[in-house]
Amino acid sequence: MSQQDMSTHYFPLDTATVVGYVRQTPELKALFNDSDDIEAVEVGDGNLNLVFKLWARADRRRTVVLKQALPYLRLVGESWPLPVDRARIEAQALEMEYRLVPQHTPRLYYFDPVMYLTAMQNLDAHIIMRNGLIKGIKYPQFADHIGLFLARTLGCTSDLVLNSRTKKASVVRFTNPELCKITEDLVFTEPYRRTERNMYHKEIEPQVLALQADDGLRNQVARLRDTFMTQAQALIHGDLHTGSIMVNQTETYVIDPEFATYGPIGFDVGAVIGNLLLSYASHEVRTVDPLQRADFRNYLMDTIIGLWRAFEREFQRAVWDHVDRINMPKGFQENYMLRVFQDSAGMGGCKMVRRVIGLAGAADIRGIEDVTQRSIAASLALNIGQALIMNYNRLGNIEALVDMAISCKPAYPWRA
Ligand code: SR1
Ligand code: MG
Repeated sequence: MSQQDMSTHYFPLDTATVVGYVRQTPELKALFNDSDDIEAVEVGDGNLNLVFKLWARADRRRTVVLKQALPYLRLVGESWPLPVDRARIEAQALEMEYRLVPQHTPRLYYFDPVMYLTAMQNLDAHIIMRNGLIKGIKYPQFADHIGLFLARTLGCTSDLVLNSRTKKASVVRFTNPELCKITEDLVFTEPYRRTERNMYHKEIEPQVLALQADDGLRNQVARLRDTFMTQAQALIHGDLHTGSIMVNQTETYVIDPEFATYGPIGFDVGAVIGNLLLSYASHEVRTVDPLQRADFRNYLMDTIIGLWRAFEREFQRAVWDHVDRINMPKGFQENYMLRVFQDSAGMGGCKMVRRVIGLAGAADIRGIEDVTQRSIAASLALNIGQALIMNYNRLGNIEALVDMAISCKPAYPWRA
């Protein structure tokens, strides 16, 4: 491929072409020395994109991650086309997040609008949080870090902080219809009906069918779906599960904002809470020793409480301490935060249910090899998710949410 072709045509890179691409791209070539022998590995384990890690063999500190959008859904194949413009949204969302919380956002080096490719910091000293939680690793600073990330990225892109015209221009810039449609279908629709795209294992079918037949539950989900589709409250990450978070004992980074759009704040907060609760459900069987299990689950629940408190505290600092109160009579702030909390509870429940029933599960549960054990964990996750969805608009505080989750038990093995 000539330099001319590389700068004028989109084509998917591979480990053979990616090094040449870096060498011929003026914005990237300075990351390496001319004499460097560059090693490239494709590491994408997500559902959508190609992800390459590159290192200079002589010094692995000279390194970069390249993420390239494929014109179709990687998980399914070319039969599911997907616009590559999501890479532009991701790059712009990363820029926005970096401006607001640089300590929790990877550095964006370059966006290529022809190749639909972002070049960014290689977070080599961190692991995907979901994988750490599966192993039972605790991240003591995570609650404070993610609370800050959520408060700043959501609060500072909302109408509470931006002026009306800037906010509306931002809504236009981050209009992301195709990826929103994936969420509308995979999170709020398909888990609640029979469709071939659902991917649960047959042992839990009785519980799935009962859930799908529950009109009360489906009404609550329809309300949450409506909130997701109509409430342009803030620039949300849009896919903030524990696979979109990279951590170690001292640092937290949020990656992959390609689903970014204007939406309800509770969608992001709920994604984090729902995924921590998925981990909680998985340790019903993943951690065999009862004391160890209780200890790790206490950590998870403390993290949920801690992240909500950090979110409230940082939202106060970043938003409420500065707002123009002219349209905010007494009680407005409390009511706003209560609505965000309740949305978070309901959205978190939907995030749990979709990962058990729908296409694109989570390894916490789907990765449990023994089918009986997997069924126990899946059944508990469904019961917690269902409880959150049914009660979200009655829950008053984070402690009540945690208590409700703890009171849920797996329904599997079924009683006669
Ligand atoms: C079909 S794409 C499946 C999922 O992958 C992404 O991470 C999002 O969660 C999306 O719903
Ligand atoms: Mg992703």
